[in-house]
Amino acid sequence: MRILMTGAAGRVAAMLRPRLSRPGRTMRLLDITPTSPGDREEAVTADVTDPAAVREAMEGVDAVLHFGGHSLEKPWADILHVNIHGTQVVLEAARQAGVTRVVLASSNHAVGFHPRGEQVPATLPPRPDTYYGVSKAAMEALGSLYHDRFGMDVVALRIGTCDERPPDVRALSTWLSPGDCARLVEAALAATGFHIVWGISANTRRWWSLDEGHTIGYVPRDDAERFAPALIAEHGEPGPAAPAHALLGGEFCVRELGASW
Ligand code: 15L
Repeated sequence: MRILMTGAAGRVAAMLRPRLSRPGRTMRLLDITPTSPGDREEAVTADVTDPAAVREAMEGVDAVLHFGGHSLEKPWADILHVNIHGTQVVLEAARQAGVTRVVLASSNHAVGFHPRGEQVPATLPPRPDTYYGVSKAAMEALGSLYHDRFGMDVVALRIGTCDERPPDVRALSTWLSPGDCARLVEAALAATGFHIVWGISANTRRWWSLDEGHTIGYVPRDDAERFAPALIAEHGEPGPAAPAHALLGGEFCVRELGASW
């Protein structure tokens, strides 16, 4: 089995690559930044917005993990080109190559302006907090389109905060551990149909439901709670009215729209 991973030089890909490595599986790493392939990996230096290059990279591929694109807010033109056009390029190249399975790295910022709630379902409609969030809502919509039109199996992961450790108090709710991220991707690679699922660990303080993840067989093992005493001692605990906790997207909702952060 060969999996094409876009955004392979990125932070999340670095956590995923060793965890997704298996005998009998080759990861084809695609990024605009050259990557050094390890065992059972091959590298392609290409731009996700270049249809011919992505189509070529799709040869002999069984599934796609689309993690490429900007991962934070940028000016509209950049978001439109790299994140929205780039996602269409990847899905269309997959379709043309007969690749029927695609996993999309969406984000909680597609729905960041929704107020915080308990166990919010992943069916929550888009309510983006940034142009970046708009691009993730568009990514989910494109995935839905390619599923309905062409029967492709597409899972969009509304990822929270994927990091080795939760970086702040908000992430006690939104953390996705690297191990759980790999477990989520494995479940998504085996799923059929179209799904949007939250990308979080089994955090005691989570705001988002794991039900849709369970539906595709995702069973998280980690919980950010073990980091809570140290994080709260260091940063204090934001009240429910603070932007970081009142709205799902946290600080993204109040930072300047269209600026490069
Ligand atoms: C995201 O979508 C970003 O890519 C990441 O850097 C984090 O900011 C994350 O959301 C988050 O909400 O913590």
